Amino acid sequence: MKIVSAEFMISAVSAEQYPRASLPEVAFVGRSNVGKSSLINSLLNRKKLVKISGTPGKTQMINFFDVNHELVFADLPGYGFAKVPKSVQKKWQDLVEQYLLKRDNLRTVVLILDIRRKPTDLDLHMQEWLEQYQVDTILVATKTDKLSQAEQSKQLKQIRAAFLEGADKELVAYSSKNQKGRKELWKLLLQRMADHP
Ligand SMILES: Nc1nc2c(ncn2[C@@H]2O[C@H](COP(=O)(O)OP(=O)(O)O)[C@@H](O)[C@H]2O)c(=O)[nH]1
Ligand SMILES: [Mg+2]
Repeated sequence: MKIVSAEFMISAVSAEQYPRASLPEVAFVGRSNVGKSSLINSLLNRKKLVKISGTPGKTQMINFFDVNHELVFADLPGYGFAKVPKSVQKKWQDLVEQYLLKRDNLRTVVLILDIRRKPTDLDLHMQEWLEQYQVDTILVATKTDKLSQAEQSKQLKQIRAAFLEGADKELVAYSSKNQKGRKELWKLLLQRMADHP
């Protein structure tokens, strides 16, 4: 995918603030600090369009980005950061749940995992939610540059076992550092866009 333009649109804390749902949309979600912002920047060939955060879990907003005036990326707030009050967790849940339920132009959700870690209960819970709301999901295991090939294979197996259980969901190995998997992920995203014009 040739990125001609990639522009920040708006940060939304409620549905009234979402941009018009006139373009197909891809949402990105994952544990806080998993590498979500870096992945979006990598897909868009931008270094700092999305801030690489120093304070994980601080943002409880959905950030929307226009890509080539053809599609929209929605950066959902990260989950699973340590020691947040219940009220903040509840806010996160309401924000994300409302988005997943109501966003008609949502085509697919990219659920991001750290290839070095075993999926957490929160990751699995997220996946169950997506299934429950019948949202198409692509799994991405990022930070592959931190492991050897052999270690990557081992970890991918573990992730597959935890999530897929025979289902033919996609799992892409990615690195925002060396762009591994970028082509493959774009291909899948564009397929999703084409499947539901
Ligand atoms: N080596 C390596 N580091 C990464 C990769 N992706 C993210 N990081 C680092 O992981 C940290 C968290 O990344 P960020 O994109 O802010 O995560 P977010 O909280 O999920 O948005 C930062 O220090 C990034 O530089 C990757 O693919 N490879
Ligand atoms: Mg981030």
